[in-house]
Amino acid sequence: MNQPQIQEDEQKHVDAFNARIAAGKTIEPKDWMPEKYRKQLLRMMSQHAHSEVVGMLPEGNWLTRAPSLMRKAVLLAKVQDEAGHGLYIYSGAETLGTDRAEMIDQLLSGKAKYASIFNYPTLNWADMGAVGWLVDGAAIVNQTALAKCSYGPYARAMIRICKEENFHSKQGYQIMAHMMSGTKEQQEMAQDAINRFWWPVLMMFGPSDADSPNSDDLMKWKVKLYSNDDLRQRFIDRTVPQAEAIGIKIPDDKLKWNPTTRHYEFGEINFDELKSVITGNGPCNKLRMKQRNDAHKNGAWVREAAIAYAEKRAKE
Ligand code: FAQ
Repeated sequence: MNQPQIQEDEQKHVDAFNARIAAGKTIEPKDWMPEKYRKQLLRMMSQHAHSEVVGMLPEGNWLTRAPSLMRKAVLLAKVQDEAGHGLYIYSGAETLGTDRAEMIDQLLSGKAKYASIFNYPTLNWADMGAVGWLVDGAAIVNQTALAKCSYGPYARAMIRICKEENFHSKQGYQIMAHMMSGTKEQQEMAQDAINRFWWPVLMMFGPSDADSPNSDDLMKWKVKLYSNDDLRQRFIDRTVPQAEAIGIKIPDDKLKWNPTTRHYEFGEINFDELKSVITGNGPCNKLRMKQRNDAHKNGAWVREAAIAYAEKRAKE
């Protein structure tokens, strides 16, 4: 094929891809897609899957110390759900042509990112309420939008994940509401958890729109339907009344309802802290990477056994 013919064919692919996006149709694994679209999705989906997996660690920390059998069973189920979310998203990401083992290597070597929030410690039981209510609550706001994104496998994975995250958020809120109706000491513990988690949770939505290098492409391709700042605002607007309902104070002196815009105004986010955490300098980055690497090493025999079993079944 000569060069002009190749260019003409390529342009036809680009036009068909853009037309699908403009019409709100999904892109499926076997459809033609621009290389940059594939790469951006792989980056985002693999980071997301890593976040679900690393995200099990701060809550896993409390499985052996939950205050009752009921609380332990609920937390265990939640942590297992997060493992499932990781698996769906890794499977979705594999449809873009990269093997799961390679993505996991990138996580374990420190090359790939995962959500900043999981680099903060969980110091007391109320933190389980804060993580469920706020972290899963933030995840829902972000993921409800992703459930309508342009890449079919990612959007479909999000539908089930969002349903489960809703339960997670409610169980976290219930822990907080319960503690806020308890003793003064329990109320202080709940407030302390929110004081520590509020700002890092707002950072989960990413840098401000002006400093978000990936947003232009992702929004043009309808992977992101809303910007980082829009989703952050949506999260604040829905969370502040929930806090008020149980007597929790949001640790932001500038927080104020604006009846004209019908949104809350809020104080300045320390994006230098976000930068520092995502470049490896958060309070628990080193611990999280060690825990994941140890778990991977200790699980080698399980992977070997699964491969041996699959080979035996194939021979039979
Ligand atoms: N943490 O240009 P942008 C959960 C990076 S799931 C770490 O704005 P983008 C469930 C970003 O990657 C939570 N890195 O990037 C659960 C980029 O770096 P790169 C995970 C961050 O992609 C609950 C650079 O900064 N959810 O919580 C963060 O357009 C409880 C520039 O940023 C998802 O992953 C951050 N917070 O927007 C599990 C959702 N923010 O890659 C267990 C899918 C930014 O160029 C327990 N992802 N960066 O080197 C997204 O929606 C987007 O990727 C954003 C970032 C919004 C996170």
